[in-house]
Amino acid sequence: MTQVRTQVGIVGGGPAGLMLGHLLHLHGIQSCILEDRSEEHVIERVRAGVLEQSTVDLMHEVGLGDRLSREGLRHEGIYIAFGGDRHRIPLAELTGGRAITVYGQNEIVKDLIGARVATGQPLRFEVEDVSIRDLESNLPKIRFRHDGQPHEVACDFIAGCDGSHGICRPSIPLHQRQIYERVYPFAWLGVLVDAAPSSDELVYSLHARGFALFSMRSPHVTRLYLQVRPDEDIEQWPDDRIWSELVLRLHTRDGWTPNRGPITQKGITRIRSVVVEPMNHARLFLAGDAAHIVPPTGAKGLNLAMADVWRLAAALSAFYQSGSERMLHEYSDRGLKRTWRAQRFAAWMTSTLHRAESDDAFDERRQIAELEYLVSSRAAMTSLAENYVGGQLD
Ligand code: FAS
Ligand code: PHB
Repeated sequence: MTQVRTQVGIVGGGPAGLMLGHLLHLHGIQSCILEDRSEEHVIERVRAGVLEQSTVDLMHEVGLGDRLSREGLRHEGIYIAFGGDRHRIPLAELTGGRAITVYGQNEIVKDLIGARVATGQPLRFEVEDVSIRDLESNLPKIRFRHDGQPHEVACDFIAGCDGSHGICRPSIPLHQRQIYERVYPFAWLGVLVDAAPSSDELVYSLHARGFALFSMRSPHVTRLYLQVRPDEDIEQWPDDRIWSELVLRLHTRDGWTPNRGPITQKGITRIRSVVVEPMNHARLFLAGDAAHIVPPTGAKGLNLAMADVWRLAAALSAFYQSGSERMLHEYSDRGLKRTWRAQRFAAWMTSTLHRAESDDAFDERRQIAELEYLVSSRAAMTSLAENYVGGQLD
């Protein structure tokens, strides 16, 4: 078994793991990133599309803002649609100029992999049988196989950035962790479409048949989502059925409707909330989806992951510079504050814009009243806007 020594071992090469590796490099801290899928898979996986202002600012701070500036789509508003009308929420006007930027997660991942390769620091794809041990010691270890060969990384700290199905979260002893979970009675069917977006901003729509979301990836690619049953079978959704449902739920009285085109990707995502407390155990620190899952209705998952690794990198830098463990000790409490704030917002967006089978006529009337209040009250719109664009990293 080959053994290497580094300062921080990072399990998971998604946006959280890759950004942490880059931040640590900028702080002069060595790390090793281990990813069990192929580079192509990690890049092509279609996930987030909406970046908070703080994530955009972070990409610029770490020197990876150029392509984002060129290709990202800055949106100063979103639409909320119900009862056949679209209502614009002027995000930037209501938040002193803060906005969102539409830039696919896979573009972020491409930028971060490019940056990692440029540093020459280790990034291994397609590792297998990853396990972590000795977390309570000063020298935790990661064991894995690569090209059939056993390897071990000995490090000062392990960052668990391996998502919601990884091995790091379950490595925290059961009696040391508490998991808070809410599984929603619906899922999202998402499609990528080669068609120019017919709206200049996102449209979140509540329809009697359920939720629908109009988003985009570029001036040529539209991204659309439909609320479906949690156990929905994608085989039951041929393209023309997807289109008729999208048009039904999204079109508005003013004649607006999404442009059609070839569907190039489709997938179903369960909608759930998960929070792990604490976010660290001894020398293991969880970040991103390994620590929390938020319903995508609030567009928070990727942005929370970026906030976690920014906070963790700052804490590790303070440790290596001064030996101070204060920020490492505060990492979990500060992370959980931001996480529960995002959970509250995403839960509100989800329950306000989706129709559950258990909803009755009272619920439907209450939802419409909630949305009518939202679009008629500057205070309510401001609350949505400040939560949607997100706050400073903390
Ligand atoms: P990831 O899951 O992205 O990465 C974890 C990595 O660890 C993966 O590459 C995995 O292969 C690897 N891994 C797992 N087990 C391993 C092991 N044992 N060893 C080595 N590697 C291992 N968020 C937003 O902010 N805005 C949005 O608009 C938005 N839209 C979304 C839409 C959908 C359909 C979905 C599913 C999610 C969306 N999200 C959104 C949330 C999403 O972007 C996640 O929060 C984000 O991918 C989290 O990044 P990571 O924590 O890096 O986890
Ligand atoms: C997306 O573009 O994929 C997207 C946008 C907003 C959301 C979720 C996903 O709330």
